[in-house]
Amino acid sequence: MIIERVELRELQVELKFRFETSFGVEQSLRKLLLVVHSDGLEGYGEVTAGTVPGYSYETSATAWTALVDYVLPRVVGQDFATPAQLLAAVAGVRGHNMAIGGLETAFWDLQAKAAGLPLWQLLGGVRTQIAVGASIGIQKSVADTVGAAKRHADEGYKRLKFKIKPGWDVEPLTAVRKALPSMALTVDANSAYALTDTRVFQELDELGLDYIEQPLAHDDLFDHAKLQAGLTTAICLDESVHSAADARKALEIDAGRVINLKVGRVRGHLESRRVHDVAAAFGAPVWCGGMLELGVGRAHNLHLSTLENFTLPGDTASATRYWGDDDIIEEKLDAVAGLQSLPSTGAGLGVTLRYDLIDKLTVKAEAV
Ligand code: OSB
Ligand code: MG
Repeated sequence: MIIERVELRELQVELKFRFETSFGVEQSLRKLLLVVHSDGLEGYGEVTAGTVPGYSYETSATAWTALVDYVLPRVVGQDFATPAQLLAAVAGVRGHNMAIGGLETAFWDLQAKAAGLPLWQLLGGVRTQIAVGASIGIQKSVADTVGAAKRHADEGYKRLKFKIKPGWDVEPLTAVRKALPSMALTVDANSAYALTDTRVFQELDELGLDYIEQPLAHDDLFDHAKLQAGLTTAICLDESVHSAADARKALEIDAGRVINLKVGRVRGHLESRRVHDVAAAFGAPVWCGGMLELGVGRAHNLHLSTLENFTLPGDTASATRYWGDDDIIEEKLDAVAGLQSLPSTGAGLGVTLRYDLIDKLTVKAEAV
């Protein structure tokens, strides 16, 4: 398929809630949307980078630069038969996985549309309903945390994940565990701790959590292995895994036993599948992480989550929770009793863009 033209837009969007993590507070977000044109078809992709470099060095602004200056010039006008060929053309661009992932996922949408197949089938998925959980930010008080936990449990989410940071960990989680004795609970530290905080994790180890997500440094595997050796609860790696090679190393040294798989973090669907396969070979479950996506990114996450080894609930919660009625696609990606369905049965990603709304949200646009 010849990539004839790529449209890039930066959107300014407002989350329906204040999302606090160990790396900061997010509510006003910038998101990049890509439309790739080939042969009368359009492929849609979303860059999952954040607005500030708190989770990753990548941001919407760095992704814009990476795409316009380095990635798109290598692909526009070129003919690619497979996502692997597309990735080979940008192999000289180190890092910037989320920027490239936005393009790569849009190319998958194009290919699935050309093949007349829903994307999940092209990816090799085995299910059409996806179990989801919710990621709950740091709250103002323990009582608010318990309240948020109960509300999300009542909505049917199948797992609740709580953001933690030093000084905000054992106390709120102990209260939530007391309120919801049999609920699947997890924590996510977003790299806020060091091995000297092992005591905190020994206390969390008593709460029957499903896993402890990314407790230590964003670029670490070694110390995670040391921490994991002393815990019963599985460590789940997020920030530290950028490729199937990272996943293999992590699982080989037992730096964690679960992987939070995020499409953008690993450069797109092809590498996601490879990470998924490596984890399966080690008997480690994966689940689909979230990056506060709009409809296009959320839809890509749902298609990916149909692969066999996505055996734990993902962070792909109801779109309405994040955006109210202002998501950028027509299809409603809302969970029912903790289960998300695919956006539609049509070919490709199966979403229809709401251009009226997208035009209003656009703060910057360029076509290459
Ligand atoms: O660490 O999983 C994370 C959001 C932004 C950046 C990093 C993370 C998150 C979330 C929210 O936990 C997931 C979501 O609801 O989209
Ligand atoms: Mg995380």
